[in-house]
Amino acid sequence: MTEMRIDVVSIFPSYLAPLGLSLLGRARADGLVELNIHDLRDFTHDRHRTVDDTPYGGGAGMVMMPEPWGAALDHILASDPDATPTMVVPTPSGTRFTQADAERLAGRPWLVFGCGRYEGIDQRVIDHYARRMSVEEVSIGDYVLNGGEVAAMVIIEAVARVIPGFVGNPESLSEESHSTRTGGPLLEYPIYTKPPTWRGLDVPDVLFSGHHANVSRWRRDEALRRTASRRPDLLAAAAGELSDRDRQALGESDHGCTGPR
Ligand code: 6GU
Repeated sequence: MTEMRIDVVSIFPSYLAPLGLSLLGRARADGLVELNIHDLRDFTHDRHRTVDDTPYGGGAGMVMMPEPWGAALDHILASDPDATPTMVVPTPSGTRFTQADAERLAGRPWLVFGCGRYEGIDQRVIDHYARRMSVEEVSIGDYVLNGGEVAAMVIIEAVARVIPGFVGNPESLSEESHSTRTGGPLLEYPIYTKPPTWRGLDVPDVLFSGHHANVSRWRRDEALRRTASRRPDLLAAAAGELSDRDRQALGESDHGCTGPR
């Protein structure tokens, strides 16, 4: 397994300090990931270390200037002239980042994240580097953050944990919500551990039955019902893969719980 290299460029490098902790910290310690964080202001040349200016055409806010970005990215690229990274630019105007993207990016040897602040980065930065490498503008959801740093951390964590060798128990990857490695993308069923009764709430009886087929069927039914109620969009996408038994669990006509189980 060759190590993945990740570089992150930001005007708030200390925002990215959590990447040195916990899961990702372990991946770094295990030699699975090399992480380099760069301060964009180190690539400015004026006294005030300016990185932004007013937008051409007018409008609110400030735009990140192309020169510091060009200097920072050229510096990173020059560190390994024979390799070509994939560039990821977190932005609320990007394509939606999904588990499939995490799994795809986990196969790349080198990722460079450009974290914008203010209203965003001058488009020519993206257009210039897109001539030499794959550049992906991605959004982590339909809401607005102040900058790309937190989004980059979300993406890096999602990517790093699917690198082979990263998670202790690889089986735990295939059962989780949104996995693209098995069946359809349903939400996960509810889970329980000891004690059997807690504050008057009981663990469902079927989980004590030792009847594996019944447990599996109950879990799939719960996953189906949960997905129908919380993420009808996912259920619609999986509609072609549902069995008659699955449809029965969903109560087809009324989408409620019909009959005993
Ligand atoms: Cl990737 N960046 C910012 N600034 N806001 C976001 C986002 C990204 N994804 C959702 N909101």
